[in-house]
Amino acid sequence: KSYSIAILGATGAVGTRMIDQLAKSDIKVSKLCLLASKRSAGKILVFRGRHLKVQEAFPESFDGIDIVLASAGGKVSASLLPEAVKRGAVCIDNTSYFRMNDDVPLVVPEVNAECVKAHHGIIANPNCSTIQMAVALNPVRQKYGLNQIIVSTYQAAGGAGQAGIDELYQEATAYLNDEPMESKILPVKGGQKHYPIAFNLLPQIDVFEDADYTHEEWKMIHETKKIMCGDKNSQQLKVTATCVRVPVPITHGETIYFMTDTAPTPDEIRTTLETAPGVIVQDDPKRQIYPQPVEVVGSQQTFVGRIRSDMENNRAYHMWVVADNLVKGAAWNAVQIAEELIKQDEVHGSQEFANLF
Ligand code: A2P
Ligand code: 11C
Repeated sequence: KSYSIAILGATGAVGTRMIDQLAKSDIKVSKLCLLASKRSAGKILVFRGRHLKVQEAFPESFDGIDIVLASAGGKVSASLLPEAVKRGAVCIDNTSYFRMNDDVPLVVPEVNAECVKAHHGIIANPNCSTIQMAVALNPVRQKYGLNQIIVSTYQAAGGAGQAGIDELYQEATAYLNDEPMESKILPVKGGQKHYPIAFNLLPQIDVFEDADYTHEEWKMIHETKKIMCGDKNSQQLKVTATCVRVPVPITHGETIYFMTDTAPTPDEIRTTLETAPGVIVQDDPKRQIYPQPVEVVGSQQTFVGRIRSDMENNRAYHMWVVADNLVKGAAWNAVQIAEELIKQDEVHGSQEFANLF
């Protein structure tokens, strides 16, 4: 069977990768509709050798569409996805807008693929930093139990979209030419203050919220609980996070400190992860082997290294986790969800949708 698919935000950092990842997938596509704002209408993009024209997105754009992949910002998803579901489509939304809604599954296929069945027209793609942590830790949780996660992130400028990547390059060029750096986007687009990311570190991703945690940190806490425990406020698993923006264009790194119920050796954890779906272990300290962003860019997998015990707690460990935030952290995870919908025969809209959202 082949499917009629729309990509909303097709010209963006994630949208262009959605086109690539869809092209690489096994999904048969009868029609691909590339949607963006008026600014990009008429632009030509290539999918599986076909040259397709980008169109401005309207509610009617979704007539006859089976699956929508969306990454055009929360406001656009909020206004257009209900229109798509009304017209019979199922939407995979990369924005955070619907993620915490109890009627919206939040899916990392390696972890909770079965949750797609519960959809009412919208499935949410988690935050990039959450996805790679869930892929790396779920096999540990399944085998040894997991009761606490303390994560620090090293997040690429590309998490803020193409504008974040552009800002990093412009500032780096200015700095090297002894010119003033002009910061307009980071740490938060539209925020009160902007600071340089080139040759700098910013311990702020998104706005500050309750208890002086940033929105990104809260997302990692609640999304991880929803994906791994089925409840965004679960007390079974304690999670806390510090999120830092680093001057890397694409690919997030994370140092994760985690506590298990049993006491496996680091070698046992390594062996478990070597056969885990979507994980590649690169961990050989003697040969200086560990994952690095420059080598991971473009990959669909999540890379894990530096697995070691806490010397003072035999049920606690450290690991270093790296994944392409725009590929596994966004576009590929969304396409994987589409593959699951097809495999589980769940490509349909929802009658209840209008009352739920
Ligand atoms: P456009 O190219 O027309 O601006 P990024 O995450 O890299 O910032 O990309 C955002 C994506 O969302 C782009 O494809 C952008 O299209 C799209 N977009 C922004 N605003 C709208 C809108 N109002 N309707 C549809 N697409 C939008
Ligand atoms: C960042 N993680 O690195 C963010 C980008 O909720 O999908 C992704 C935001 C989201 O800035």
